[in-house]
Amino acid sequence: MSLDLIAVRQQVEQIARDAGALVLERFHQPLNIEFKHRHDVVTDADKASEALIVAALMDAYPTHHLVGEEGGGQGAPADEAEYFWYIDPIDGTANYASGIPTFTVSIGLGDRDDNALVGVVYQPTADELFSAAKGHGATLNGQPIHVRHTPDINDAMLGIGSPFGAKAAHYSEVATGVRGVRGFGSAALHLAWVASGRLDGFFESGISRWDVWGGMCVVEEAGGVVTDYRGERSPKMLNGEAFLACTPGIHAELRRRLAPLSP
Ligand code: LIP
Repeated sequence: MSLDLIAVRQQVEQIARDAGALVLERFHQPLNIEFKHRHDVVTDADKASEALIVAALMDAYPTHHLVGEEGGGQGAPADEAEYFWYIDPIDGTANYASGIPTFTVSIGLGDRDDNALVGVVYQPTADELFSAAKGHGATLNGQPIHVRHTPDINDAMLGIGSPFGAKAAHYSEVATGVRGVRGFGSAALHLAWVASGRLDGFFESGISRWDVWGGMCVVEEAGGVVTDYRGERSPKMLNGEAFLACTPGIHAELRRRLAPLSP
C-alpha cells in the first residue's frame, strides 16, 4: 500500500514537536541518568520521548516496523512490514545529560529497499524543525532549504562525530585545509545543518540507523549527497558506519580524504 508522504511528513512533524516539548520541559529538571555502557548514557527523558513517539506511530501505522534507540524493534514483525521507522528520541543524549542545548528528536521512514521516504529532525532548544518527504523537498519550519553551493573544500565548514582511537589521526588529515571543523554531538543536527547550508559536510563512523535516518532524507531532498566513505550507498553506511553527507561540490575530495578511514 503506497503512502501519502506529504500527509505522513505533516503527522510526523507534529509527533516530533510533541516529543521535543517533552524533552525540553525535562531538560531543566533533575534527570535520572543510567549507563548503557560506561560512556553511553540514557535518561528518563530519552525513554519517555521514545514511548510518546512509538505510541503515536504504532497507532497511526500498525503494520509498520519500528526501531527505537532505547526499545529496539517494535510494532509489526520486520519480515512482514513494508515500511520501517528509525527513532532517536534524543539524538545528542550526552549533551542533553550535560546541559548542553544541542540535541534533537530524529524520526526517519524507510521502505524495504532502504529508500529514505520521510525524515524529521527537531531541535527543541532552537524551535527548528527540519523535515522532508521523498520527491517533495526539504524545509526548515516550513520554508524551503537547500545545501550550500561550495565547490572548493578550502571554503567548507565540516561537522564531525567523535574522533577517537586510531582514527583520530585520520580525522585531523581530513579536517585540514578547510574553513572550519565543528562537532555538535548530534548526527541528526549535523545532517539538518548540511541540508540548510550551515555546514557543507558531515562524516562519522560507528553510529546507528536511528542517528542518521531522520536527517538522511532531509539532506537528499535539499540537494545533498549521502554515501559511505567510498561514495557508495552501502548497507554499512545505512547503518551509520562510514557515513558521509555533503554538498555535491566537495563529495569527491571528501571521499578521497576519507578512503583510508573506510572500514
Ligand atoms: C550520538 C550521535 C553522535 C555521536 C555520539 C552519539 P545518541 O547519538 O548523534 O553523532 O557522535 O557519540 O552516538 O547516542 O546521542 O543518540
